[in-house]
Amino acid sequence: MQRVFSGIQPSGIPTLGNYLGAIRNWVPMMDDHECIYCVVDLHAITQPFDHKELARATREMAAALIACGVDPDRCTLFVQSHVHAHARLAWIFNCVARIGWLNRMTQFKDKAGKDRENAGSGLYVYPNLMAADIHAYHATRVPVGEDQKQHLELANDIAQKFNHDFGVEFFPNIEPMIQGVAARVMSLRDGTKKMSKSDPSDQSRINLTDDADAIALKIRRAKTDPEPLPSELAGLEGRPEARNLVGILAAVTDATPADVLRDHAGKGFGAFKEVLTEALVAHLSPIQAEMTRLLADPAAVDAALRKGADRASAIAEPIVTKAEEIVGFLPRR
Ligand code: AQP
Repeated sequence: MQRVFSGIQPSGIPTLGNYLGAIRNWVPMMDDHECIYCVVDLHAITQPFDHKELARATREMAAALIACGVDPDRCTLFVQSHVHAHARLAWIFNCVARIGWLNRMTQFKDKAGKDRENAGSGLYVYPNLMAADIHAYHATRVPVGEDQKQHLELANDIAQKFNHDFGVEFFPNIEPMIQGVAARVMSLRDGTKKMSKSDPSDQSRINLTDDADAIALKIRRAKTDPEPLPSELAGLEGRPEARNLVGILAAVTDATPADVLRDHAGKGFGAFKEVLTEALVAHLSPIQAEMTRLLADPAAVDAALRKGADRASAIAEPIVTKAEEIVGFLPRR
């Protein structure tokens, strides 16, 4: 069975983008892969964060994953900082990765913004930690949204350089799994920007915890254009907001964008947005109810995460210890 690794930052409430681009795809994968899913709190501190909220946000993210169908009994679900192998391997990768490679990472440029000199150095080496997350388990398949493709290419470059520099065949090649019609869900305020849980505007995203009224309001206010919906996909060319809303409806109704256009061609956005709101509320309300139920017993969530961390350590510890041996560190005896 192939081993899958994927992670999500507890940097806010998960968005519809996180759900459609990543989390939703994690669930069926448990049927035929050995799945390792991680709430990546070490990554979450690479951007401004509230230290009084991080632990709560981490537990909430774990509860959201379980509520979306990620079953801690059928996969390894844990918190990144609970397994020290990640940070140890990341340090080695900091020394393997080239500065020129990191300079090409578009996510750093997007997240650092204009004041790049003032960004944390952790944000700069974020892709090295992400490479370590995956390689610490010798995972070969990584389901992610399209925005993470560049980081996975870098993770392969790091593995190849490590293998080459030390004359070993130790870290395998990773295959990104970018799936579904909504591999990239865009902001509701700007169809050229991805939907993000840390976007300063709450109106730019649907949070998995948004109730029916909040969803209705956000969709009503979502940016669109004055043209009605076209009948063909080509008619969405140059209309990023329209394309995004069509993609979202397709994703939550298990249809294709072409199906959505066939059913709604000629409709104005007023009517289309009502259909979209109804579909989103129907899709998200069972997840919200389950999340509320889980968070009523935080100790049970923490216990599941502790079990997951034990399982994760049992896999990662020997791999990272071996990597340290390859690098030439004196083994602790
Ligand atoms: N808008 C999106 N569309 C599709 N997939 C997305 N993902 C994130 N946003 C979208 C996918 O969600 C997974 C977890 O992401 P993450 O939390 O580790 O980091 P991120 O990509 O930086 O997500 P956010 O929501 O934008 O977080 P912040 O605002 O904290 O930076 C990944 O697989 C990602 O592809």
